[in-house]
Amino acid sequence: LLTKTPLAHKNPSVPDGHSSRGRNSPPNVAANNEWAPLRSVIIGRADNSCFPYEAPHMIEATMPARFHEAFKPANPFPPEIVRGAEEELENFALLLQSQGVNVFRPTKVDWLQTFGYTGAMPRDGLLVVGNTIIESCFAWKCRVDEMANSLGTLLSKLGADPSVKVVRAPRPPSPDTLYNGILEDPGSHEWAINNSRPAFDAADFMRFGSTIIGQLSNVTNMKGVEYIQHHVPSGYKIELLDVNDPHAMHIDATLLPLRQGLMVYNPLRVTEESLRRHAVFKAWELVSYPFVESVQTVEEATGGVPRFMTSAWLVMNVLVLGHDKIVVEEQDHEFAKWLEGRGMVVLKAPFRNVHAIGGSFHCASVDLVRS
Ligand code: ABU
Repeated sequence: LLTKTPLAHKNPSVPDGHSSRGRNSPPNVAANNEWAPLRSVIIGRADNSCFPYEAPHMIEATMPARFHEAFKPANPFPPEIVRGAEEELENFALLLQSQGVNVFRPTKVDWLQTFGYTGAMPRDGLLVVGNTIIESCFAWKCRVDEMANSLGTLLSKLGADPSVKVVRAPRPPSPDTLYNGILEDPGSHEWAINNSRPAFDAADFMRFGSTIIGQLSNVTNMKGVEYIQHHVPSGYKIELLDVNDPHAMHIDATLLPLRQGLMVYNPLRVTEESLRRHAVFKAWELVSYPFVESVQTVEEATGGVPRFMTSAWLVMNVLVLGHDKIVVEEQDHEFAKWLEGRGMVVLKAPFRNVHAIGGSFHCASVDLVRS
């Protein structure tokens, strides 16, 4: 790990409550794809992370079977994993700073006290489109206050800049209606939620310029898609991808754009044919992930640090920094080598403990500015 130095928790260009942006200052929020040079980013914080608690049918639909029992109220992740994850996140933040990226970190939250989950996965909670930050209307009850608790201060500061639009999520109805009818007749529903109110995780969407590719999932419904479409700046359009994954929850281990015109996709979840139906990929080279056989199953991966919450496809959940640079987990040698063969410059960092808490480099970050 890099030596620890205190990270900048404040962006000097965003003083409390005011915008300091002059005529030639860089924007505070501006991102409309996943590969342009990264200038400003939020990196999550793992302290005090607890297993999320959610309705059993939702846990069954989305989480690896062997760990279902861990998803109960007030159940912290093992302390050595949380400690390791926090070190890895700090190291990741320092790595990005060393690449000239401005890094924000969330407020430290006691998730045990708040009956929440974590601050380590901000990608799930914020969708940045152009100059607009849209807070997720989380389906999971334990996540409804996650952004307010961990990133509320930063969102207020960014929202004070007149050039930035921050759309905070409405409170869900109480009692929530999202599961009504699901338990009574589970066979008649494709997903673990109904369509009674907008629900989405931002990580079910990826930006490809003015086209945003998304998926319906166990946490994202059609009203959620319509809600996002309503709030994105004019000119942006959401298109839904046909994904074959009954456990779907987040699209960022399914698609990995490396640069304009080149994308890796997960062949167990999408086909090239389904991707080609979207005009935005017309001239793109679409490459099936090349080492399907060697992707470890969750069971195999648990030989090291358990992946309590994700599929084995986290290998694809990496962060592109722009200029063909990419951050990859330090043990994913085969993929790193393949990426280098494709002209990518690979920066390696340890992240296995963060994996245990729910995601990899893409999940643990939110790009605020890509130029
Ligand atoms: N949140 C990213 C994990 C997606 C997956 O497990 O496939």
